[in-house]
Amino acid sequence: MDKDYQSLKIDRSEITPKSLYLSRRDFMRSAALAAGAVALAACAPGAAKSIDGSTAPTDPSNAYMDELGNPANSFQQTTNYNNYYEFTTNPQGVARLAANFPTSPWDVNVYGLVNNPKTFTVDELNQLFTPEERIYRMRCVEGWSLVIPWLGFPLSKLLEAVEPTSEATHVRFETVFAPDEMPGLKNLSYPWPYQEGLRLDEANNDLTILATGMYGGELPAQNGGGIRLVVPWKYGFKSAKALVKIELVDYQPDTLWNAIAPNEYGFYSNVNPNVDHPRWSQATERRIGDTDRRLTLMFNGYEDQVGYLYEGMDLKENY
Ligand SMILES: Nc1nc2c(c(=O)[nH]1)N[C@H]1C(S)=C(S)[C@@H](COP(=O)(O)O)O[C@H]1N2
Ligand SMILES: [Mo]
Repeated sequence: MDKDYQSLKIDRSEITPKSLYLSRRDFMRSAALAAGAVALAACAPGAAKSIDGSTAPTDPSNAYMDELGNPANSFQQTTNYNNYYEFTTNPQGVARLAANFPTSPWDVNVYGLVNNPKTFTVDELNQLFTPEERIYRMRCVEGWSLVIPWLGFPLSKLLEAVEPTSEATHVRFETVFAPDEMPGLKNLSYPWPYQEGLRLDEANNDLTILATGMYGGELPAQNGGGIRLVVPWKYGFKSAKALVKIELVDYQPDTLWNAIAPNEYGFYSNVNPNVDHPRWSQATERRIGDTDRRLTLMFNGYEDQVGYLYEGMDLKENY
């Protein structure tokens, strides 16, 4: 993966007088919020309602905010800057190439070391496990980030339904392989299909969700529709899109990025500002829409919820 090359072009904070870039940043922020309000109105009329049924304030800057007070990125930003190598390695080219990719109906097969293997449709999953809103930070290993309001349900609920056997230790995720619709799959330098994995206790953590929607509406193809994994304390590539297989196994699964560059992309890939990528620092990141960079948080800001999973582990060795 390449480092956030956009920020190299756009991040002029070092050479622009501070007063100038601050006002430009403020301008870009309000422009982004305005665009977000338009997207909300156009694609998700019911989106202003929160989980508890209360109506969000009409001020678009309060429509979506994470628990740290970060406003969510606009729908426009989230759907036009994507990593999705099955389509293209250009993050600004995915939206166009994925425009006609069919995301519904969608099947996902849950099998392996379970008592109740089953192929579910996404409609079925949405009926069984009522999706809830989760506003999460998404931190790409390349050094950019987004704040995205997902609709999804804890993976633990699905695992509970299929009943992992006592032998199961890990979960393996596999993404759709559709070369007729995904031009990036013709690039044979990647070991397709895209695969990911989690330890079973990571998979069962309440933060780990399967997302079937975002911004109160459907999940666009470029963001992983019909259904995708979201693991917010890990680098973005762990959050595999367009899942077709979820397999319970008794070994640490291979992952696509680990297979390509094992010294750069470990199995854990927890967001960690103290462990640099071999080719760049992970101490800071650029939120899409911002000009300047911000500090990257340990476990992407979710340490209280997930720190227990890694107690006693050397996080430099287990990168
Ligand atoms: N199937 C699949 N899933 C994927 C990827 C991919 O190339 N293919 N890219 C990953 C990376 S590197 C990131 S940063 C996130 C980006 O998710 P987003 O486009 O919804 O923000 O998706 C992840 N999931
Ligand atoms: Mo990424």
